[in-house]
Amino acid sequence: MKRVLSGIQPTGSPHIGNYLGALKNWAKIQYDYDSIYCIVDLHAITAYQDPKELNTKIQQLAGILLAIGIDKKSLVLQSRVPEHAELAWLLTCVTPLGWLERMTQYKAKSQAQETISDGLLQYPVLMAADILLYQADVVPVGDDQRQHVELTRDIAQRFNSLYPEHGETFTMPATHLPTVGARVMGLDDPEKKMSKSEPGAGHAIGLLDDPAVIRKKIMRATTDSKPGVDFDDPGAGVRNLLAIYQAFTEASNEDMRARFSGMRYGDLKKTVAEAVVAGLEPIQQRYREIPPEQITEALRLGSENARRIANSTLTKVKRAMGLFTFD
Ligand code: AQP
Repeated sequence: MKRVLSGIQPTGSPHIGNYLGALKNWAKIQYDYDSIYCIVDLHAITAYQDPKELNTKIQQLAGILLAIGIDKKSLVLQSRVPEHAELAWLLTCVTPLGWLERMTQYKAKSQAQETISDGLLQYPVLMAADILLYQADVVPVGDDQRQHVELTRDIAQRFNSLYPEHGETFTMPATHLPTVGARVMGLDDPEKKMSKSEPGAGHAIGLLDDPAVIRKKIMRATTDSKPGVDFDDPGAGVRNLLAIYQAFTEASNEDMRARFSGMRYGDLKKTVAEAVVAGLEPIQQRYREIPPEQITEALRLGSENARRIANSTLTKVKRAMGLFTFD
């Protein structure tokens, strides 16, 4: 069976961008593959996190992933598998610095921080380690992470060609993007990607937001001055609302055109808000019902399973590099 791997950072409240760009897809394809889904807490700390809050966010995120339907056997907490950090170091040693300095996310995030940690620069190497550690064939991500998966392929190729003696060490991973929802934009600013770390109250819809809050945020979403939906040439805000509706309902392009062409923005927003509320309601219901001990147990079990695969890759990597192995 081919293997799928992806990750999400416990950096804030997960939003519908994370859900439509990645998590919905994770749940959908999980049984077609051997699946590993990581809560990447080591990535989260590349920017300062309040320790108490981080702990709570990890628990909350794990609960949300279970509520979305992710199988508990697939759930891994990155810091519980030390092989992620160990492989990251080995890959750091084969990654040219220039490759990292060119990363779009590094450039954007480093501009927003007063002190840039070395960890922020190394973020994509750690992500490459997450993927290559499990020899993943497929990586379902939103559009913002596409460049990092490409870099992972470059690192894998470089490693394989530098150390060819024992054959190809790493499997080459492929990116898996959703057809709709790969880049959900902020409701307050449709030119900016919806993001957990954006502070604006009307920016993102959290997966655990109350229906009343969801309706309020969508009714206030930025559109433009046209009187109604111009389906062939919608402005960025309207395009974003249409994409959110389509990603939640899985409506066909024909249905979308028939339903929304010429619709006034007030009605568009009401329709989108109801689709989002209906899409999130069962997830929120399940989330409320999951006992905390089930969350801890899932993280423990999934991480232990993952370590077995991780160890075998790491031994292979060390052997390829000429490091001493005892097995
Ligand atoms: N706006 C988005 N639209 C579609 N997909 C998105 N993803 C993130 N934002 C959008 C996808 O969600 C997965 C998990 O993301 P992450 O936690 O690894 O971090 P990120 O990509 O940096 O997401 P955020 O929300 O913007 O977090 P912060 O603010 O902490 O950086 C990934 O597959 C991502 O593509």
